[in-house]
Amino acid sequence: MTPCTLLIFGCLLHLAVVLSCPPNIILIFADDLGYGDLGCYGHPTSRTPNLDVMAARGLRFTDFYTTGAVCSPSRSSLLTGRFQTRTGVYPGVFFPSSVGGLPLSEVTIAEMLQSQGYVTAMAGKWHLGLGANGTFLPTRQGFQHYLGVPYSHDQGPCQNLTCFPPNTQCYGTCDLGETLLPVFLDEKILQQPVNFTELVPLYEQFSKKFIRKSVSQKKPFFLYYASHHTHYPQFASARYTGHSRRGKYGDALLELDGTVGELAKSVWEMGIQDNTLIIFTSDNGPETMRKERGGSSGHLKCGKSTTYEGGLREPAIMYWEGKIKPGVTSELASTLDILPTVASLAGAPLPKVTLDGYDLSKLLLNGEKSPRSNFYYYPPSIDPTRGIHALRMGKYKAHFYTQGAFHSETTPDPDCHITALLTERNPPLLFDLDTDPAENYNLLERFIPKELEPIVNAIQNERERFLQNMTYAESEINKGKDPSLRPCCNPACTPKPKCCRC
Ligand code: CSN
Ligand code: MG
Repeated sequence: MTPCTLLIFGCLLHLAVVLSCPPNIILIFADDLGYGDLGCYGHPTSRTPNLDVMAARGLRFTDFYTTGAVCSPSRSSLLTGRFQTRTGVYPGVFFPSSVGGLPLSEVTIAEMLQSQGYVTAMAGKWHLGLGANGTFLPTRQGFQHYLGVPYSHDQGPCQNLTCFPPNTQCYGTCDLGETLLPVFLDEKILQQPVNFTELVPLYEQFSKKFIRKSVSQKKPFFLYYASHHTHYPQFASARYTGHSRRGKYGDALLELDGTVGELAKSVWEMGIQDNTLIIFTSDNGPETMRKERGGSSGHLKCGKSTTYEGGLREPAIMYWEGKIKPGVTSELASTLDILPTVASLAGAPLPKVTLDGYDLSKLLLNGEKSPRSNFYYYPPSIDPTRGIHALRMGKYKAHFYTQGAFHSETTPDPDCHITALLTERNPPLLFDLDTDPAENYNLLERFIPKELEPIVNAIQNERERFLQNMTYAESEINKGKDPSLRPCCNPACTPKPKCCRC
């Protein structure tokens, strides 16, 4: 056989494999989990045995980025493969009474896979809008089944709720002015207020049932499990409370890790481990303002709501038994790349829109280099006249603007705090992230060294190119709030209005 016939044969084989059994996808998304929080990323007291096994048997990323330093923008990019600027999911996050949401015209991973014959479900935190009559719920964005609290669990009076052990008040101050936290099943309210101590077991039961049913129907499935852990205020069920060395944060993380174990166990029990890709990552860096209750970005600088590495670089693990060679990769990758990668693995056509992600399937399956060579850092409060605050090209990262944040308070580094006001950096700050991942030593501190001129110019040119090609949709978050949109009043509840508890 000539190399060409071999190649054609290989492609046909690949095509046949893809067409005959597209892989199941389980996407597990943590909330406010920092780069340094997992055992397998070096945390000394976290207990994450299941994630550590997943990392040992899968591919662990050292340079993996999320697009949003807060929740909603980050989630919009994860599900669409597009920067939040294109979809209007900025600035900041959605609230229970927000009028806007992720536009229904956007194509999510769930919609893409559903049109390929996948069955789809989501458990957990949505945070991409609710709207009148559930206009923006997951069930309107390609998820056939949904169980979850559709936004952050501090966006309601959570301090009135109890945590484990019984009669223990949950720690912290939440949004007293908002309605009680609801749990939705598809588009109906199942519980209000939520019972935190039973929430994760409920999600797990729902997820396992979905996996079992999909397998028995011989349908490929997509499960998006978006945990509320380890967002503040931390909680855990009886099984995990008091079982970590790291206090309340550690218990919440342990429960998240337990879910990873339960889902993996389900996959093995059903015998689908060699046809199931499990992806784990997080939406944004840690809320260090919560002190010992907050997460850790490890040795990276600052955390949530900043464009330093701690705000956007995240732990990420991809595991597919027998398909992805176990190891650690320092290739550049992002949540933006998940949609194109999954499309390639499932043999799905890409949505006909401008995508910001790359297909990483050859990195995953063949150990090839990542097609991504740059990353672009947007702050939570996006201003189109400023654009990105930083750009990474290879190992170099330039900051054009720096800004601290409330969410990144209380660590000793004053650059992270709210008092570090928005500052233009011209010339930019330049860091070599290979030799200085903590962004301590600005290479342009005194002057631009001759040998760095080419990279500074290349970064400036790429910034220009990127900004010229970017489009900014009308802000969905600035559409404001309407108190009548607050979720309450399960249609089945009686007697009304007493049962509504809004
Ligand atoms: S987030 O956290 O939803 O995980 O980003 O729970 O930025 O105004 C962020 N915020 C409530 C939150 C408010 C949150 C904000
Ligand atoms: Mg978050």
